[in-house]
Amino acid sequence: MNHELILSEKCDGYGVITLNRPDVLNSFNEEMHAALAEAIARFDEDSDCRAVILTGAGRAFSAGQDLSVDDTSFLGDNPDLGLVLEKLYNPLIRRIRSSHTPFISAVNGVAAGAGANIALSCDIILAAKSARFIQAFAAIALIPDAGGTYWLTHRIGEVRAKMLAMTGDPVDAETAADWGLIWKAVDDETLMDEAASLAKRLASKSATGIGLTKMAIQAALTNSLDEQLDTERQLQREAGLSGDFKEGVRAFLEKRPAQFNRS
Ligand code: T3D
Repeated sequence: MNHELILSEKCDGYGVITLNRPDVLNSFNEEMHAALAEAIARFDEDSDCRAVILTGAGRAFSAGQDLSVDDTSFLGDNPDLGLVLEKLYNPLIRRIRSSHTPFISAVNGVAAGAGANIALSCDIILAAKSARFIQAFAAIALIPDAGGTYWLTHRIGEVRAKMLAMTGDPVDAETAADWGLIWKAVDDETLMDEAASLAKRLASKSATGIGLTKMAIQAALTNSLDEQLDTERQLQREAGLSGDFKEGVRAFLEKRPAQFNRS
């Protein structure tokens, strides 16, 4: 396996994963999926890694599935794209969402097809002002996948979701931020610094608190209020039993910065 398809770097308390096939706009082949899964698993198992930044090398974040015939066996006479999703994309999205580590996507350029939706699956999405999000599927007679129909409908509503998905029109980063599809559009030159500074802030907080907060907010996307109140009770019980809670309260009362558990 060529691990250079994915670059991963451990920084102070957080990790950076870079999709690295710039010649084909970081489009995904099976090897890159495998290398990405490995990098995510490695950071996930590292208790000292308390946030992960996902970005792309070169001028794109990712152009989604590699469509070149040479690079894929998916384009045969009767391709089962459902199988491709089941085997590659769905596990990736589930891995990001089920991880208690916060994921930050730093969208450095065009994000198209599944590439856009992988970026949108992260917990906090920063994008360079020059970046564009494209639901490129319509041009090749597919539907948005990698969670695309979910992120769009939940964040920007049915009307805008259908317009973007059916036309494949690009959305620029500032519009995406205005619509609530992403957190923020930033100057291109500052993107990685902003992502790093956010990762450091998250890394300084309680991993228990952040991880349980991630689970609670995701549960709210499908729960009724009653179910969500039950979820909050259950997760708060867990949070309250943690050493981090004791330390947080103690630090507040002693008027000093909290020192949260690193394991
Ligand atoms: O199994 C399954 O397929 C199911 C899962 C599907 C998930 C999906 O993601 S389906 C959607 C796949 N993605 C696309 O349809 C996007 C295709 N790319 C584009 O539409 C455009 O490249 C962009 C709008 C993203 C960027 O346009 P532009 O003009 O800035 O760049 P370009 O010239 O089109 O691309 C630069 C190079 O990257 C070019 O190669 P070349 O000519 O320099 O040798 C181009 O062929 C290559 N490239 C871009 N996207 C892909 C790609 N090569 C392979 N696969 C790609 N997806």
